[in-house]
Amino acid sequence: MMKYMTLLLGVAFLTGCCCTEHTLPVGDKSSYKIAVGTEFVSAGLIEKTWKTDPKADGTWPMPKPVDTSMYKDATDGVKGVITASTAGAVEKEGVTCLFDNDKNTKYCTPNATPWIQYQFPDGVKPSIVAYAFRTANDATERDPKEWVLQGSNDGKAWTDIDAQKGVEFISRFELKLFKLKAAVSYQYYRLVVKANHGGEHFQLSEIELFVNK
Ligand SMILES: [Ca+2]
Repeated sequence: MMKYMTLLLGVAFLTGCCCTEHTLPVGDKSSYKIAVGTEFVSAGLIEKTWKTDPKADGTWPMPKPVDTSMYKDATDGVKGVITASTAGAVEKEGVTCLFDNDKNTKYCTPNATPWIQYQFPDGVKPSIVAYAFRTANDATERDPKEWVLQGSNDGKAWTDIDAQKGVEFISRFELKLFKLKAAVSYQYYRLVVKANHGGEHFQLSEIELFVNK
């Protein structure tokens, strides 16, 4: 009976989205990417100057702070329509959690490669100059690794705005910024996730679509 209970608990732990930091075995080098209880911000450019490499001893350097005070999140104070390819793993982890400016809420979905869409109201086409992702509280294997950001004015014909591959997030609640080479203006923005870091789920706590102040 005890063995059965242990198995049940193990399955619940592996399939849920609410587990804590203890998802990686001791000694696994990827566990160095976790910085429990600390918030870091890393700089990002579309030219990939944000990319960091592990140090000689296998540990990861902490991300450098970046200033986002020149930007305003275009989704703040706007009643856009937020949709995704896949519902959240549980009701409280739905896709709207990505745009609530609360790092402690997250979109966590049992799909490694979902798409996420933000539709601004009719007549609103903000001039986006950068975007940012903030990782969630746990489970580095659910972080985005490869994606395409697209724009549209009818929700049908899409234009690629930016594509990233091999992105590593160093810490939990980390904000990574991606500056566009040129501003773009669309009513619809869609993030198409192409790969995560190996988990069965995908998750983020926040997405920001930045305009200049
Ligand atoms: Ca959130």
